Amino acid sequence: MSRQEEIRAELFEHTLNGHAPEVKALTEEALLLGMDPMDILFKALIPSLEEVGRRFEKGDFFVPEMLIAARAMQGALVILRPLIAETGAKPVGRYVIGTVKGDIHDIGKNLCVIMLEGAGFEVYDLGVNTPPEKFVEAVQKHEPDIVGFSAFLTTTMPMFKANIDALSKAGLRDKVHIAVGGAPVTQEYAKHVGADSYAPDASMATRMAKQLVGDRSGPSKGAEALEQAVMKIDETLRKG
Ligand code: B12
Repeated sequence: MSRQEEIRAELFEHTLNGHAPEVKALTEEALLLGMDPMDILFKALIPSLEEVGRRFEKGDFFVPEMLIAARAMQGALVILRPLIAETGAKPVGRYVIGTVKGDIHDIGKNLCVIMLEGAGFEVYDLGVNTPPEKFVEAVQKHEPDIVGFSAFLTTTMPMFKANIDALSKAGLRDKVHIAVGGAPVTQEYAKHVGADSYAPDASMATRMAKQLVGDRSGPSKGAEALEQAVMKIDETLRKG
């Protein structure tokens, strides 16, 4: 096994067990070895959080374990964020995004924000537990190309429909592309509620968004937004 493979495996284990100092040290070592930040994120950190979820489902993990694991991952994100920002391409359009009402999961959404900003989108992040009227207000105010709803609980997924209905009622439905995502969401569900697109991860969400808006350009505020995204992860995790 190469040292890079070992690092991925160790990052997976230490994130799973919430060992923040080890996760930080391994992330730094990985970067020194020239590993790609996206590789570290998508091949070690995210799979580990997925395993956390599986264990929670089986009853082997409880909320505190989920929280410590997420916190350990956050330590790595602090290091990775400026590097991911550097990979940012040409600026493209406006994106309003938020986690739906009743749901406080935001790591997945924040990763989308990181990547969208890195790709040059102007992102308006409405945070977590966002009621339909907040989405309507933001779409009216910012006139985004895309509005994205994030949900991580099967019980909050129906908020997609509530949000879409609220946009329709406000006469905005046809003025904005609606994207949905989050761990339990599927393409079928997205279609069922009348969303325009679904993406299983942040890179696909970004690729689809870029495709949708074409080649328009403008200034990128990537670094600043990445800072905010990571601070938000931090803030949420600290609240527990
Ligand atoms: C970390 C975590 C927590 C943390 C959240 C911290 C935070 N700040 O987000 C805490 C501890 C607070 C938490 C709480 C709870 N959680 Co929780 N949690 C998780 C866990 C382990 C990881 C979630 C995560 O962040 N994944 C990492 C990201 C990167 O996931 P991802 O899906 O790959 O994200 C990508 C895509 O979804 C996509 N995407 C995301 N949003 C969007 C939006 C758009 C527009 C697009 C296009 C794409 C997109 O891009 C993302 C990046 O690539 C999951 C397990 C899992 N495997 O998902 C459970 C999980 C989501 N939680 C679960 C549960 C039950 C809960 C609680 C109800 C537990 C409780 N009894 O209190 C509470 C709910 C609180 C609430 N009201 O929201 C269940 C949900 C079950 C279900 N089917 O509904 C899960 C699945 C665990 C399980 N297997 O049972 N949780």
